[in-house]
Amino acid sequence: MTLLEELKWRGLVYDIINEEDLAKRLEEGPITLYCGFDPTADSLHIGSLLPIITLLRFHKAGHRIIALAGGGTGLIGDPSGKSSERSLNDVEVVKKWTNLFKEQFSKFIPFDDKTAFFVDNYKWLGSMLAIDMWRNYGKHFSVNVMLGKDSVKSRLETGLTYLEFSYMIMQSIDFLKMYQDPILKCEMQIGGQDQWGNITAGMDLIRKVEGSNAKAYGLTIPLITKSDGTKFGKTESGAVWLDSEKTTPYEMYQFFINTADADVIKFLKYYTFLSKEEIEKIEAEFNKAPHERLAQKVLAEEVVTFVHGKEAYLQAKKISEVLFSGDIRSLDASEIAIGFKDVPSIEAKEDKNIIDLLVEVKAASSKREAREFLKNNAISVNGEVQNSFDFIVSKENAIEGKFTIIKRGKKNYYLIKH
Ligand code: 545
Repeated sequence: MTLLEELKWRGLVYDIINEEDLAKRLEEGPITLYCGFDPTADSLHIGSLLPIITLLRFHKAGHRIIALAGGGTGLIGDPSGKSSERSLNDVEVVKKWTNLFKEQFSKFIPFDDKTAFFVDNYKWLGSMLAIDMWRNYGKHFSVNVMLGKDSVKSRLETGLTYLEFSYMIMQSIDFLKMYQDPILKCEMQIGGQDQWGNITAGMDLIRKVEGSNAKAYGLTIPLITKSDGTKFGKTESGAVWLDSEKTTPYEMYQFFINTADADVIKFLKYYTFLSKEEIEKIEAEFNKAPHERLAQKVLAEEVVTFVHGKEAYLQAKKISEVLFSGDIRSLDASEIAIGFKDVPSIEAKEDKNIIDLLVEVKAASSKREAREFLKNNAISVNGEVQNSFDFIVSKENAIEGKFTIIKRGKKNYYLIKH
C-alpha cells in the first residue's frame, strides 16, 4: 500500500489537487510538506493533532515535514470557517503563544533541521514593508478570484475587514517563501478542509512567480464529524486541549473512552499509528462484542499515551477503573483531585456529622432523606458503607488528610475537601 493509498484508507484525504502528479512525485523521492497552526490560544487541541499526526505519517514514510506556527498570520486572523471577524490579540500574547506551540510540537515532532523543521512565519511577515507586500505579492492576486473563495464569499454579508480579507495573501507568501528556500524546498501544503482556499491561493502564487512549470501540491483532510451530529473535540467543560494543565490526561482518556460505537473505528484510523491489519483485527473483535468496548479502550490508550506518555495513560486508566469499582482507598490525593475535579464538592473546615454533611453537599435534600439513604446502605465514605447516623467525617480519616469521598447509590460522587 502506498502512502497515498494508506491515507485514503484512513479517511484522511478530503481532496488532493492534481493527485496523479502527486502520486508520481511521492514515488520519485522525499518531498517536503508543511502544515500551519495559528496561535489563537495558549495550546493546541485535539483537532490540531490530526494534521500533526498526518505530517508524522509522511515523516515515517521518509518525507520531510515542517510545522509552521503563525506568529505572523496569528496577528491577522484567518477568516476561513469563521462566521464573524475575530478580535485581535496583542502582539506580546501571540508571541508567547507561538513559543508555547513550538514547545508542544516538540513533544510529537522530532525536529532535527534535516527531516523535520519548525518555522515561525513572523520571521518574514513580521518585517515586511507594506509597499513590498503589495507590489511583490498583491500584484499577483486578482480581487475577482479572492472574492470567489468560500472564506470571503461567506462573509460578504456578515462582515469582513480588509485585514482578514488579506489573510490568504499572507498564507500564500509562506508557501512561496518555503518553496523558494534552498534548504526547505517545500512543495506541498496540507490542512483541514477549511484551508482549501488558502492552499490553492498559495499554489497559484507559486506558479505566477516561479513559472507555470513550477509544481506544488496540496492535500486537505476532512473535517472530523461524529455520527450524532455534535461537534467533535468538545466536552461539557470545553475543548480537549493537548496541554495537560488545561485538559488532564484523565479527561482526555474519558473523552476517547466515551467515543460512540459508530465513530470509534474511524477515529482509530485517524488518530493511531496502528496498521491496517491491527485495526481490522480490533474491528472484528469489537463487532463481535461491542459492549466490551475494546476499540474505545485501544483508542484511548493509543492517543493518551502518544500525547502524555505511558505513565499518564496508566494513571488515567487506574482512576477510571477505581471510579467504576468504587475502591477509593487505592487512589492517592493527587489522583482524587484529578478524578473528582467535576463532582459536587464542599470545603469542610471542621469535622462534621454525616447527616449534616450529606445535606450540605446536596447528596440529600433533607436530613430525613439523608437518614433514609444511610438506613438503606446507600452511602459509602472513602469506599466503605456507612449506616450510622452518628458517623463523623473527619480530617483524620480523610485520604492523606485532604479528601473524603462520599458515594450515594451506584455512581453519585461528592468530594469533601478538608
Ligand atoms: C497559517 C500560515 C500558513 C499556513 C496555515 C496557517 C494557519 C491556517 C489556520 N489553520 C487552523 C488553525 O487553527 C488554530 C489551531 C490552534 C489552536 O487557520 N490559516 O491554525 C487549523 N489548522 C489545522 C487544520 C485546520 C485549521 O491549524 O488545517 O483545518 C483544523 O483542522 O482550521 O502558511
